[in-house]
Amino acid sequence: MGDHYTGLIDRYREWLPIADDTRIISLCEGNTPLVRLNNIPRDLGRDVDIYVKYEGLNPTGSFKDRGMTVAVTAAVADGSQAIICASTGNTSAAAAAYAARAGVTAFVLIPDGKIALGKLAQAMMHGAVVMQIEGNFDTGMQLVKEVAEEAPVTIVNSINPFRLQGQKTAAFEIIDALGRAPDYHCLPVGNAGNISAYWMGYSEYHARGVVDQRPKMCGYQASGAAPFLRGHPIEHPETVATAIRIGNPQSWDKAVAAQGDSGGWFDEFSDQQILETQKRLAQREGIFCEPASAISVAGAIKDITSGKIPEGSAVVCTLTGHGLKDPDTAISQCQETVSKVPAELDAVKRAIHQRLG
Ligand code: AN7
Repeated sequence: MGDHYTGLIDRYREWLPIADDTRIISLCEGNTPLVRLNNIPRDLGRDVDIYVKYEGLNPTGSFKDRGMTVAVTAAVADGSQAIICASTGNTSAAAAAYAARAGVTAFVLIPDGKIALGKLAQAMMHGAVVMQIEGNFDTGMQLVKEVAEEAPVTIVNSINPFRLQGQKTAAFEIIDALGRAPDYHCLPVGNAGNISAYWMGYSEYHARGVVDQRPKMCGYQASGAAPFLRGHPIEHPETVATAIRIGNPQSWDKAVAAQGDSGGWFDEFSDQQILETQKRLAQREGIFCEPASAISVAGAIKDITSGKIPEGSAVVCTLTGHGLKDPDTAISQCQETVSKVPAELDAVKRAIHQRLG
């Protein structure tokens, strides 16, 4: 037997509520790289280990695949013929792909016009029934909860407990890779499922004695969509980071418990800070994540610089989604890197000399 990796349910089945004889719906998700940053810590002049958990390298390009393999496996085992979700984009892409894999129908409700192009392409390509609603994610989420009471569809948003079960495996992978828990875990917070899932994963390993400490959980939000900073839901969330354009997080209590019990914190960043960090990661480290994901590194940089995260710490930032999800936002930030050059040797040489001096 080779050691062919077959996905996170097979890898972590003893930690998951999936029976041994269940038909697994998997695309070999999980097992994503934990990349140690080189240049950014040096730029900061601080002795801190920053790792990024590059979840953009999952099969549909985001961490949602971890939850979706478990949620769809459980739904199909239960006899469900259709799944449904509201989504800012990544959940719909994952639901569409895993539904295709399982041979069931995916219905997805997305905010009209406020979804990154790559995510829409995925939902369409995998054959989901895509409903663009005149409303935001929170409106879509409310509709999904209501319709699921009257129609034969299984909700695969993170209010489905199998979703968080799958997503907690990212914490297992980080501990398995480092041989310890990090001191700080930084991540974006939208609907607040992922911060809750990581805390569950870290806590389960801790409870079984795999590690003797758990990280402080640090959740970051876009200033225009920051209910945890305001202390209440936001009616009209706005941010360039469309993935986390969410005003009424469904896992509110779990996220507050993760932050509070771990001794971590919430903070917020402007759209400009988010985009600057996305570009910094791409240009200083060669790592391309989507805007929402970059907020985790924006948070780590701010808190390391201020000393809130002390020297000697090990910090993990989750890069939740791939940069290719949102080509429009990327291109609009980097116009200066493209110039028109005549198709002549001299012109190309001139361009090289101009840059290199
Ligand atoms: C790239 O796809 O909610 O706090 O509908 O796509 O667990 O919601 C996406 C969320 C962070 C926030 N980064 O995670 C959806 C959706 C990316 C995301 C989040 C999302 P949660």
